[in-house]
Amino acid sequence: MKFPEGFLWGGATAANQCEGAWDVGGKGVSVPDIITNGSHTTPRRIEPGLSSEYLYPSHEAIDFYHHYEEDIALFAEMGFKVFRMSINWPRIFPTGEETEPNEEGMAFYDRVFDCCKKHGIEPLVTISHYELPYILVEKYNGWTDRRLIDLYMNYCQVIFDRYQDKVKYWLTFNEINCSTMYTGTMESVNNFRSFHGSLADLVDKPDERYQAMHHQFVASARVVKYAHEHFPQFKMGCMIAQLPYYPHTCNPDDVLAAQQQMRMINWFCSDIQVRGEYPSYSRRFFQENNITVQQNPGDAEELRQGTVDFYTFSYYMTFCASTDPNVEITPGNLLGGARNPYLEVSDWGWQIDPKGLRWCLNEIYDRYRIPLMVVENGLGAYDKKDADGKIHDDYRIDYMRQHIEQMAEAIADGVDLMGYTPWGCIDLVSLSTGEMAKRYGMIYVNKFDDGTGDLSRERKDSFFWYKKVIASNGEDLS
Ligand code: BGP
Repeated sequence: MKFPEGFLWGGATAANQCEGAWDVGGKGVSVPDIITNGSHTTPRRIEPGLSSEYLYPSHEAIDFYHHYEEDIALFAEMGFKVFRMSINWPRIFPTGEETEPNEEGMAFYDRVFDCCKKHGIEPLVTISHYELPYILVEKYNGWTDRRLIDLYMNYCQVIFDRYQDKVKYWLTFNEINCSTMYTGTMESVNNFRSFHGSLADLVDKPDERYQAMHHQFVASARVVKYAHEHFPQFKMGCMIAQLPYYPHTCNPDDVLAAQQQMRMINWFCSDIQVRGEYPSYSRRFFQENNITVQQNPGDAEELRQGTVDFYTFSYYMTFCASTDPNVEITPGNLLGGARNPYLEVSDWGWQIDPKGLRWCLNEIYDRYRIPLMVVENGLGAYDKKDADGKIHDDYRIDYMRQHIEQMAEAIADGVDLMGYTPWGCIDLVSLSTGEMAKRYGMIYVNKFDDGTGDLSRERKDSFFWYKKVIASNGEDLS
């Protein structure tokens, strides 16, 4: 087991799932702030009326806003070298269109970064982790409007300028490829103007999704180029939800189906963000699906000039691709796929595939040859306190151990892997269901689905285990 010296061990969060303090310190309303809680079986709802009839989990979340010192100290105790977090855009620009940033919001992140520094932890900042100021949905229909590129650019210039000495690693958009799937409507490109109701009733408009994604590609490239020109010390990364597909059988139809899913879900966005141009295979896809992406003169050049320095991704599962309509379907992160009989599933039905991570790391590195980082991975599970009042989450330890072993294998295969930040290193709100019950953390937070709980923090068994892993630089996984 060998991890390179300086390997970035850490953990990952997102502002909207942990900060809370949704209306504190001049913060504006974000998209997640108008989304209610849901469950494994009941979809979340978009309810901008903010009615007391509903519970909005982002409003308090785990109140990282007021607990950040305690939380970062716990991360330091585990030995974190890096902490992935996001900046909440409407905390800086409440409506996205102000000329001056909100100083109270700016000062909050100064305090967070200073606290990281005090503990020797490097922040890795996601600039946009599904946190658009909500008013931009009503005014512009989210990212379908090209004017969002300028608003994003302005936001980035302000945070780059302010935090240039505190942050080196930046990711432009979380899981930008989620908009290759209908879930991007709610999560990323936010083209749901005037809609309220269950997410299950949200109408998918692929044409708008791809247009909006194009605006995000240009925004990302423009910001990367700007960063390279003004802050040469910055490392700019893309962030992709890896949802790898195996062919369900060796039937060539399944093999081709898997290739198509790999291309249009996993490779499409990073081919643009890493290689700097739309991939050749996208032409046929657009034609056959009646999708027209309007590009301005100069966009292609901007995409070419704004390619990223490193590739990061989330990894939770793999799927199978099948042309058999009767095949069993399994649920997953952002979408589902054909069930793989060789794999176990989590409490939420997500397939667990550590070896798939090795496969995936090799595929990505073969394709792009730039440094990689696994910035999300983990097991969402029901944690129960034992008779001794502690959480003995050996299932989470097993999950992490197996994935770390496969990362080591990939490094031995020749992959340049920079770091690992497992998702929800501290329990936080689930993106897909809005639940607290779906816990990923190595730190337990006393907060429940009905909004109750005193928000106290406790170390789980995985906390002590991960501490040992980091201290041994991945040698001791016992
Ligand atoms: C990714 C998101 C995260 C996170 C994670 C786990 O898609 O980037 O924000 O929440 O999935 O998903 P969930 O919270 O639905 O279990």
